[in-house]
Amino acid sequence: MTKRLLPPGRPNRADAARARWPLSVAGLTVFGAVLAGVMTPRGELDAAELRARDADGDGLCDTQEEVLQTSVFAADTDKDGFIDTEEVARKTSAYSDQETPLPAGMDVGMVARGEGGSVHALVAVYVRGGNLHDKELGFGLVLGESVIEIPPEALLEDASVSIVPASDPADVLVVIDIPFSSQLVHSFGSLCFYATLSSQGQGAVAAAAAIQVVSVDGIVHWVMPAQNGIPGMGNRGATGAGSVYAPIPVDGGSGGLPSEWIPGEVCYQTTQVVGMQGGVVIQEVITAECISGWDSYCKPNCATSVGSTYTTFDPGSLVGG
Ligand SMILES: [Ca+2]
Ligand SMILES: [Ca+2]
Repeated sequence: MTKRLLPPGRPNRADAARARWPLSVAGLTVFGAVLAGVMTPRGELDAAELRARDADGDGLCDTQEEVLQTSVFAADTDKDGFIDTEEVARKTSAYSDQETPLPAGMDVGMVARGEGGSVHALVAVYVRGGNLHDKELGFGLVLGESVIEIPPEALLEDASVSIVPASDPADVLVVIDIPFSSQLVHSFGSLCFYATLSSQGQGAVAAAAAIQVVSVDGIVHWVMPAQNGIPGMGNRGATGAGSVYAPIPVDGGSGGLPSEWIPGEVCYQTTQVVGMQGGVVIQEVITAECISGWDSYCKPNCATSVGSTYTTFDPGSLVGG
């Protein structure tokens, strides 16, 4: 059982379920209007557009690709026939043509970046056959051991949405970019933000994804799932595999990073599960080392975290129930 604690005054679970944003054409129209509201006359790029620039048109903005270290100029970084956004949505590696998506009716994946003064959660949805009418998205936060569902309206007010074709033109990818305050991360030290995808009228969650962001020395980091230091797109980090701690300063790039942090490296940690309650997983850090070959930064002596424990969340615990 997933532990579900709702703060006083928040909707109960049934209300939250009803409030799930139907991923319908009407919903997309609403967010299309939100997007239109930030556009300037043709030929003039405002700051919002610059932030969202997507050189290769794959649905992942350039700044997100820089964090992921996928190609800004090639929609399909590993040339396996699936564009990077589809690999995010379907939880496969965008760096290895040996790992391609398995057939599925729908899936959802999440990645994160810092930009424009905010942390951004990017939710990528894959729907086979392109029928969005009966699909529902749910959102929530995991703070410590509390799992809190969030009414989508609370998140999507400032969100932007785009739709890109999948590898099979009959299928659809929806990319939802949700900014939130870094103060939330700094206040709690660590938080997990999750999304669920289901078919309307069916209680079961068909797919779920999560990102974990942590505050290290006042800098937000995305705990990015990784295998042997190679970033992954799925949520395998939640089950004890390795993770890289990618700094995602809210103004992008290296802004605000301590000068002693080492460029060209990133902290790679492996963990083991030492406790579990519902989808909340307690991990102990087994190894931590600065690894090179990354266009990122590593805190010196990141190995001092070995032996520490922290909580993560397995979004798979939401699926099917
Ligand atoms: Ca792109
Ligand atoms: Ca690919």
